[in-house]
Amino acid sequence: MKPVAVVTGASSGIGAATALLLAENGFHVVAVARRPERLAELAAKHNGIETLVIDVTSQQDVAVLTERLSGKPVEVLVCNAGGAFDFDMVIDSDPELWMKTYDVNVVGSVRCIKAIVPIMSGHGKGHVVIITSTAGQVAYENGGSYVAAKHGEVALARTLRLELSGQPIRVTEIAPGMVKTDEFALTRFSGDREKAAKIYAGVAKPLTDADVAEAIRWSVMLPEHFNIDSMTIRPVAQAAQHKVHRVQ
Ligand code: 8X3
Repeated sequence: MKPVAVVTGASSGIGAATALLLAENGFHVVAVARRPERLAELAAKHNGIETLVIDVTSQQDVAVLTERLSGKPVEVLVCNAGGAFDFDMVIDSDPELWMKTYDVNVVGSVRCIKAIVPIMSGHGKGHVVIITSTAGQVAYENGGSYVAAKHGEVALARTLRLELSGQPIRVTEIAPGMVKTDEFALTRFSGDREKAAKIYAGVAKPLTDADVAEAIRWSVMLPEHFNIDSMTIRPVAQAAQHKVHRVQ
């Protein structure tokens, strides 16, 4: 039986690209997301992709994931589900959106880790990949809710690695900088295309979801003793969070 890789947030962007790339590289992929029609489109691209419609913010839904995977050779979990839902100064921000951001990015990952790591332990092998962000390294104006959640996710990766010491389970954090996907900026700006487009204005080549998927594929296909703790990836045009080269 092929090794199983679970990818959350697989309906678009980095998650969808990762699901496809891992399927192309010999994994049986369980692609997890909320939107059935998007998952069906993804599954149509490769017969190594199985889909499961769940919301990582629901403990009941995640229990279905455990049931589906129990006893299977699950070797990889990519905690990718997440996102940003505002771009507001702290003093103007909505506490409910802070909760929502923390729930999907941090607690959603915790739920999936709790569901899958025991299965990996039983299988005697595993790799948890947590997709954080450069927002987990530095703060930026108007980023409060997302910056805080991504710092939380970095802490989760570090804590988990310590706690799994002695078990054959790797823990990797991948922190992408500017990645141009169909939905990230659009969701953050509540569907305002003009505001979303400004994020990437003049940037010659932002990273793509396929670029991030390749970093994930490389990390999980390394020899088993070889653990990438943390990997920061950015486009060349982004020397640092606030230092982006834009062509006018
Ligand atoms: C996305 C990168 O710079 O918008 O995770 O926070 S950034």
